[in-house]
Amino acid sequence: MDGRDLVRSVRAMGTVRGLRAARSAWRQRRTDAEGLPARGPERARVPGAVQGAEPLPGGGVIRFARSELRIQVAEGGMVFWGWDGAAPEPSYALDGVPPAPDPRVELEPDTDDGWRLVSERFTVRVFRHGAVEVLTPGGIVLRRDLPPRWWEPVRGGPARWLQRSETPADARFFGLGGRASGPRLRDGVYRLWNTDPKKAFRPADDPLYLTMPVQFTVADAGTHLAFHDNSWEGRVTLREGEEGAGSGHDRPGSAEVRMDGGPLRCWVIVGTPARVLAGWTQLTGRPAVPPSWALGPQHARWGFGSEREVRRIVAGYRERGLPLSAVHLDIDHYDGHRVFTVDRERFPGLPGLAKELGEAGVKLVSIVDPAVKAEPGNAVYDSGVAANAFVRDGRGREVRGVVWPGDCVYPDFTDPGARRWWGGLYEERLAQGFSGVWHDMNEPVSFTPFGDMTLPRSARHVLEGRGGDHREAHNVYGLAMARAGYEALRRLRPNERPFLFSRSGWAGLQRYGGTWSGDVATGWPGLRASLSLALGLGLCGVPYSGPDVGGFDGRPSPELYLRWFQLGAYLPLFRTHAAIDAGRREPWEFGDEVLEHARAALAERERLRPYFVTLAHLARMTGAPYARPVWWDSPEDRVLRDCEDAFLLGEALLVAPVLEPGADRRAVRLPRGRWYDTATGRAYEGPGQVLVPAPLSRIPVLARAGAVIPVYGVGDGGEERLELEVWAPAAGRTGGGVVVPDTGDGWVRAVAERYASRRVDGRVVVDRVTSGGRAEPRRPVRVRGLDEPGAGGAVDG
Ligand code: NBV
Repeated sequence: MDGRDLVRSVRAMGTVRGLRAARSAWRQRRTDAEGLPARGPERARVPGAVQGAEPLPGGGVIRFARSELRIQVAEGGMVFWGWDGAAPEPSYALDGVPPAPDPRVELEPDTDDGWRLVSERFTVRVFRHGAVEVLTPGGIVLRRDLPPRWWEPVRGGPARWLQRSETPADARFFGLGGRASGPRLRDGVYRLWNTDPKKAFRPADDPLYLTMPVQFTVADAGTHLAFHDNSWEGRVTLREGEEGAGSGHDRPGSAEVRMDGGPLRCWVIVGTPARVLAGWTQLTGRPAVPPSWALGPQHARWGFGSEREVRRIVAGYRERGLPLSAVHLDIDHYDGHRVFTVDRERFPGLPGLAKELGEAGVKLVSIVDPAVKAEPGNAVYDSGVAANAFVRDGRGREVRGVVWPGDCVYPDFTDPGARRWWGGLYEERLAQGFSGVWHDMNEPVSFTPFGDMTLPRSARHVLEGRGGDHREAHNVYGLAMARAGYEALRRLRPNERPFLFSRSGWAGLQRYGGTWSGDVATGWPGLRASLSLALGLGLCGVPYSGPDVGGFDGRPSPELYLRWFQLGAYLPLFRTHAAIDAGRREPWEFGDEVLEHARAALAERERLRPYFVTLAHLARMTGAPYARPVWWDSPEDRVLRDCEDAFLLGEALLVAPVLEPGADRRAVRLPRGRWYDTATGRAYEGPGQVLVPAPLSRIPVLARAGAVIPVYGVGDGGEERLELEVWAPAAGRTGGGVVVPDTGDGWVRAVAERYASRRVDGRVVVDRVTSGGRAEPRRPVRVRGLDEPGAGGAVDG
């Protein structure tokens, strides 16, 4: 660091914090210089030639000259393999014990000294020098991993490794956690290191807060997910293939994973997208169902300033008849930015405020930052010291960083004892009247003017008793914090489902809660990034997320704000939020026209609440995300695979947000079948592209013919009731849907109701599907799509 860095630091963060941050950066560098010796010369290694094999249930261990490969097929359509003795455990990703090996699968000799595993959904072949192929039962290659390579420091220390895989030429890549440039991941290098991008981010900014080594690959031959269970820093280099590349031959796609240390082990799950997500969430945990209120509209702001301001905002919603489920308090309600404290001057009676808002149906959510101000007398710090909960360096000193409150220390969430101590602190949040928590800054962040804004890599972590350093713990820090928070809320308030969402995380975060976009830059590209993040994360098993509606920084134009609002209304977490110095984000701040259209979006969100509740439960039961890429049911449709500007909300709806200024209609790529524009009732036939009206008042939302959608309607007595909205199946076709009625915010078991729809003599008949056959629906049915303007054929182009 030189004088220029210092100047930059002071300019960006103000004098005191800037100087502190600069000092902390120096300290970090010194700590690493002492704690992490240079790697020195390295020796390269490959597995070498095959020597023999021993069977294990579902597979076996194959010995090579310089490594061994443990490979086992597990139940649920997945296979695990690990080199150099790597086993599925220990793992931060897995939910409990790994799935049982599939007893029907045995290691069989293959041609040319190789070995083979044949299972119901795929075949795995291991070649004599350590290449591994996953093939469809029909023999088409889904993925071919070349023999791995390691580089081992001669003086000892963690080996770096590289695993290169080839995929079919037509394959498309998705996943890798939250990426702003997707959802389709173009050629490039994607870093695996959870990172605060230091500023409001745009699509080109990478990596962001929540990365994971999860590749979701879709090709004509099939869909599969590959997970390299390793939390170290890494990079994934993707290159899409090309059909008929040189002299008519296909060039395969490739994905190269490089890790700076840690085990070389991999899970591959094969099947349809739905089956892959079912397998993935069987492995890493089903998504927690948020309380129902968390599926309603929420409002946040950094800089609410006071209780008065919160009341003013809530009154603003009420007076205009706008629904509001929750208000989020950011760090400015803390006393001097200290976590688990309250600024009593500006927020003198939080429990009273929470009660008052609660009576009006509005919950309070609290931000929770992990960094604790290092200051004797700060009760949280003192108790953490007593619990020996903070991260230390190799010489046993507390590792210090700089965050909002100044010099800070960091709980070691990889320590079960620290998690318990930390969890106990949530009692204070509950006593203040908060109903849920919003974990921020948990990459974790320590402000630095240069380099990574995080802890020194040499910082020590307990890692569940195994011991290790920040190189291994960094990427799971947010995940482990989520675990601490989730377990605490379950312990402290056992009768309610926790509401928790976290900026950072890793594979398995969905067990504890959701996430959000983080500081997405205000602008049309940021709006696109919002959708990319939600879809990519959903494919990685984290279905509950959404953007800062309106963007985090600056001032959106009324049009941009409205389009963001309209998109947000169809994503699981629907929350307006912005930075302390950004413009307003209340729907009435952009003029009457925007207010009326935002009102319509809010009303529609509320009308669809039963559908969102259903999708939340279905996510838990099956792993399927609420918001899915349009190719979800037809991954073989190449045109759909490249469609990034629309999504399916559950099975029934196709949402086509407006992502550019000045639009009054937009092209929509339809999957096969009939689709109705829910606003006009007009029917379109897919597959193909159609032009659909998209006036400022709404974004196109299309319903699948035959769909049965649970919505709120109004009964004869004016009461709100659950109704079934049924979109007429095309003549000769059938349809259906699942309804999971809301059982409240506790743990009452939700029971799915299944409905089938068909067309009989021009009428639409809806049945409830029961174990004994078909029954009356028991719920009021409203049919749509009959007698609506005739089906317009799909037009291409
Ligand atoms: O706590 C302040 C903000 C918060 O509003 C935002 O949502 C987070 O993503 N937080 C980041 C810290 C400051 C960012 C500049």
